[in-house]
Amino acid sequence: MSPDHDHHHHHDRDDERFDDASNTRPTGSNFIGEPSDDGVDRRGFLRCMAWAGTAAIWGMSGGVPKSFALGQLDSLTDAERKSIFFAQISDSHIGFAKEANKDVTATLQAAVARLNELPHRPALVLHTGDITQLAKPEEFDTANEVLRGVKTDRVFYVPGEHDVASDNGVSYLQRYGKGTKGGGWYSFDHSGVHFVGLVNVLNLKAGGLGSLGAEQIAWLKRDVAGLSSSTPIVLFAHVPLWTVYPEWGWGTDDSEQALTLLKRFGSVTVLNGHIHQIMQKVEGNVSFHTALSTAFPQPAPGTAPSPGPLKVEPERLKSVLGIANVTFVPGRGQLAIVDGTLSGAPPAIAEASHEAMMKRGANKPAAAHGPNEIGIDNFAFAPATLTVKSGTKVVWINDDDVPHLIVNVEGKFPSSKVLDTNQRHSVTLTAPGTYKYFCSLHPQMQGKIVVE
Ligand SMILES: [Cu+2]
Repeated sequence: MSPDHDHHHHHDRDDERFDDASNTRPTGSNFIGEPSDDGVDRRGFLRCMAWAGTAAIWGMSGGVPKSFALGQLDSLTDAERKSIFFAQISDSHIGFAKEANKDVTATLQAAVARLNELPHRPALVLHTGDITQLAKPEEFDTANEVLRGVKTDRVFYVPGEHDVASDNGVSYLQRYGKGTKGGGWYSFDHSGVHFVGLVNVLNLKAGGLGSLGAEQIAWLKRDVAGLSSSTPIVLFAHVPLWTVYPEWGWGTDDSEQALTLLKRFGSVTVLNGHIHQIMQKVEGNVSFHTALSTAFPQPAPGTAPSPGPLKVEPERLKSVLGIANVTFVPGRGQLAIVDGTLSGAPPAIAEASHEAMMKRGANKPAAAHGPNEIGIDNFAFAPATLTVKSGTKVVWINDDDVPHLIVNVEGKFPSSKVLDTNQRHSVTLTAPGTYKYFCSLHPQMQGKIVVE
């Protein structure tokens, strides 16, 4: 199962440098088949845990990781017995039906089945956003229908950009906003753990990353003000709250301000989605973790021209989709996170990315467009700068298999609706000048029209 390192003729990302930044990207060698309580350093431990699948529950015992085989729960201490066990589901993209996965409802159902077959039911489930592909009512209905089947007390949600793009979150808040503040953020306590659901997909700015905004950060400050520093904190939000890969928009502009408010806490666990693969980083008392998607994988950072749905060999799909299970044992430091794939095999994103990269030569050529047309492909506008005569109709055509939404930075022409594959948007500009625009779903995507 280890990738063949003799054939690295492509421009792969620099794994050494990536590790220096403390990001860990699991590779096949990190998988542990048998639970083990060998003393390993904490970072190594966390990296290994991500690969352990759903067969064991992990906790920290005197700073040393300890696994409990599920058949041996009788031998647990009282503290271990009082553990809270919860699960994370992410990026279900209900409504997506392209090559990478033609039946995302079925794979969400498979994720729910994986949860329901665990010997211990999760106390709660966190869904970290992109519940739907296009925020259509029927997509939310389908997601709710499937997630109603989870054997747990409650499913908590935060939105992804797909859930809020079409209407700035209005329909999302109608469904999930009860008891939340502002754009849908909230907190609650369970078994001594303080959970905070944050929203970082609203009001994104051209060229920016995910964003929390001043109002939400002020709320967070008030929310944690009265808590003892020994309270374990779980922050969950859609876009990673640390800078995973800014070139692809995988980070949050003002996450540092939020995390500064949590510096005094002994244990902070940050759970995110959005990137459809497992990434982890430990920084002081903060552990960051991103979950697999239940819908489709995305390439490892830097291994493709752009993010987006990654088509893998059909037999591999269920090894690149999954869920995360989290255990908190009172009196222990870190929360233990175990990622499980739908197949039960170790996550195979790195291998799948590698395969897809090797095959990329066979990709479709860029679509040909007319002189006043702007193609959208691989998360980019082509041409990035279009010069036209006053009064010319300019047309955008989405050739991507993900939706995009065009917003004029200066607000001088109306925004498009969410453009799905092959959909178009047009404007006719008469006043000479430069019009900058970007995609409000993927703010890294920017372009301009010069009207002469
Ligand atoms: Cu976009």
